[in-house]
Amino acid sequence: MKIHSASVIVTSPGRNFVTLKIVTDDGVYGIGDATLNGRELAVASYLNDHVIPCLIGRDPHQIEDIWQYLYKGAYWRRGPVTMAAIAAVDTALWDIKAKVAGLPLYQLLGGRSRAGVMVYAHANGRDVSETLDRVGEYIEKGYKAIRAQSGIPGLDGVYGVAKGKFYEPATKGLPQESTWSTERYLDFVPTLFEALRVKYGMEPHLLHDVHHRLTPIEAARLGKALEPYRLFWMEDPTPAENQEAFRLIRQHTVTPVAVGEVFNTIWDCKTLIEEQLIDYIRASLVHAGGITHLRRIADLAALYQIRTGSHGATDLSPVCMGAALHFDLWVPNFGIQEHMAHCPETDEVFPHAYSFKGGYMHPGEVPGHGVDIDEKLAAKYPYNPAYLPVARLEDGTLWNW
Ligand code: EZ4
Ligand code: CO
Repeated sequence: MKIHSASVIVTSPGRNFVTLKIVTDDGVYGIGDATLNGRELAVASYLNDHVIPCLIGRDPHQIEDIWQYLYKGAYWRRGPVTMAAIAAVDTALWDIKAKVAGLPLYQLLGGRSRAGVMVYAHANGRDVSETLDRVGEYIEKGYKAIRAQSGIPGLDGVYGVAKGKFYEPATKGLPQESTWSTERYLDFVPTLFEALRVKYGMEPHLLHDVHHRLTPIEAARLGKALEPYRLFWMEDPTPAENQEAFRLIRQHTVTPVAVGEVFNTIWDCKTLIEEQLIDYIRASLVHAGGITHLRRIADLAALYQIRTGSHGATDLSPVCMGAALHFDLWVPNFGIQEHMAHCPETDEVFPHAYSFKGGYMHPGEVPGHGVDIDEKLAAKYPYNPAYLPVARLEDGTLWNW
């Protein structure tokens, strides 16, 4: 069996997605997500101009060798563009292998380790009372775990809070700018979680995303203040380029910490894992080199009782979601999976076998990863340039968004 051809499909059914399709000479094909929010065409070019020519004629079953070839062969290692491109190839090849075997992908990884994949939903509101209502709606729908984000008095445009009905940070035109105040944020967040626990009790798992905004000592203070509300996790408290910074947070608080949605290799989390500075690793299939690399990260994490909690926002396409659910069903040290529902247009372009029931998702039983792309429909939604926002402090200093 040989790789006959490969193509990159860029489509925007509600938001931008980049998808790689690999076709074999037997006519079997596999697809992989290559979406890098706000920098989509860089990955499309990396694949089209540099990766696809190297794939033609190769044996699609040699997933490991192709992964090593693309990683080591580029000479320039790591980085979000490179690793998203490698992830797309890897995901598409696993899809092909599972289709040829006639098995759902999780069976090739070692079979299922659990009945379903616990997912968490995103609840957000302009103020505490609206956020409380949204959390209540997800509890009604059967979710066991919910992330809560709220507007903050005195700040307009806070991370994670929708202006309209759906939260979608990437917008058309040049990057939007929002104002950030750590002082206002730190005073506010504990009041949100106090209200949530008063209203809904201790049972639902509650999560919160700090989105890289704090310094280590501020993160330590927040973690400590949130301890009575027993969060499932506090996410990305500080930018994690400096892994050692988490030593300080750890010394001060027992609030669990989740980090890694922007990571692209095992090297980004080596210290965090080896020193047990985090509790959940958020690296995702699409941004961390596909199944082949993410399972190395998960295995390293398992040595230290760190569990997975993969990123799953709407900018990770249904293709990533489908493959991630196979991974999650298998991975022994699974923690939780983020899931933000896609809009109906996106779901239509990417028909999928995965489903949600009672707080858990299941990847389905069809051979492969169970997600396809309707190329005719995809062609109706041309690329729509969009950027993620930036954040500035009240005096204008550029901050971490
Ligand atoms: O800001 O995926 O936990 N989820 C997140 C996301 C990220 C976006 C960036 O593209 O932090 O909402
Ligand atoms: Co996040």
